[in-house]
Amino acid sequence: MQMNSNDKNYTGMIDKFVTGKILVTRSSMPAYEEYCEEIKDIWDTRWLTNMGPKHKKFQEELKSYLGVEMIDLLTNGHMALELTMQALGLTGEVITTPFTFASTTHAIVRNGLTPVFCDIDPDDFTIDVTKLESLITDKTSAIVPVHVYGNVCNIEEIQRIADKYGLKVIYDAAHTFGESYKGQGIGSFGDVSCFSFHATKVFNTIEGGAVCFKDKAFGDKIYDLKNFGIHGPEIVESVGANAKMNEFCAAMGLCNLRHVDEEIAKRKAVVERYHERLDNIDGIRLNKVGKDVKPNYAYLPAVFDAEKFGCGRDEVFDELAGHNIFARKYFYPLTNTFECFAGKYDPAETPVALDISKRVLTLPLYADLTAEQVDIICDIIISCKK
Ligand code: T4K
Repeated sequence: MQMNSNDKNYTGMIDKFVTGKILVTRSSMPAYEEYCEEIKDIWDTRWLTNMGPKHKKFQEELKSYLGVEMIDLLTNGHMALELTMQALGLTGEVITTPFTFASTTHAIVRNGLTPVFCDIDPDDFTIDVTKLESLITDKTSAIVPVHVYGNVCNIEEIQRIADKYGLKVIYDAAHTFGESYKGQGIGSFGDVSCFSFHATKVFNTIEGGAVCFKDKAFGDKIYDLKNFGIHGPEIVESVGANAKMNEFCAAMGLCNLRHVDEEIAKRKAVVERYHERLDNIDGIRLNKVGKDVKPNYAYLPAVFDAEKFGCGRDEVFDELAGHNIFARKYFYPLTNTFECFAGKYDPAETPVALDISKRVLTLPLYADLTAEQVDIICDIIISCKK
């Protein structure tokens, strides 16, 4: 159903069609019966957490699906980042981007490290590798690039620079579940890649996360950090936290993993519909899939050029919200402008990120979003053009 924005009854028609809210995303879930079947034996075993059978099975299946050498499951994506930085014993400064979710920067700061913000590439919003080297000092210990929206960073150049200066590379891979680059699982790059399986992600375990790595010694450290450093009922070898994935989350993972390819295929169809409707509109730029990338269609950011489009991102956001459609301004504000860091960082030093953060809108995207709903969203967006 396509509508003409000049139609007198346009607003009324849309409001009638959009019953209830359309949010930026909607959690993928298996059939209720499938999940019940998966958790049934937990009532017999009474084994709810602490690396039980579901955890073990899910970890193995995931390792194979993601095409990585080693993996450990954690309670969420944030703890994956935070504990990775601790396990690697990072010191001093860590180079990252401010165009990300709070988690990336907070993980650095909560480790007592200093984030040094690098600007982003205007086309794919990942770390601008041409600006990276000039930020390295004798205090730099690592680079934390973000595969933001599922857009893969310039892996080769980041690794070249890291090798030249002896730096660790930790990818924030929260948005890249199931992706590959040049045929290799995305989690196999850098020293460590950290995934999120939050309810809002392409693949979820309700809450959850994982670290992918190649160094067994790192894996031993992560395991200690996620389970209090316990090595036996009477042996505690190091000071760790608690970041274990429980059996109900692992069960959700086992179920969702069976359907994730189908989910991604459905997302692809939604994204293609958006492209059909918006690609030719002057002043709107939709995210593009990178070369050599097998994508997962995690997010669909649209960047507005107010001069060409005739109105800015915030007006489009408000217009959609007026019709019960809630896009999100991921990632606005930049993390280097957060109140909790007031006066510490200067967002003028990351001008591209600052500019994009004021112009980007992530459009509703989930497997069950219908073509009709996408059309309505696009009609409303197009109706804003002046
Ligand atoms: N690194 C990056 C780059 C990240 O983006 C994230 C998380 C992390 C690290 C950390 O990973 P985790 O520790 O979270 O595993 C959401 C998510 O909570 C967060 O996981 C995600 N990034 C971030 C980009 O988005 P909010 O504050 O926008 O979530 P919220 O509650 O406003 O939900 C957004 C929409 O999702 C709702 O409008 C509807 C839908 N939704 C939400 C929930 C909670 C559902 O359909 N079901 C749900 O259960 O942060």
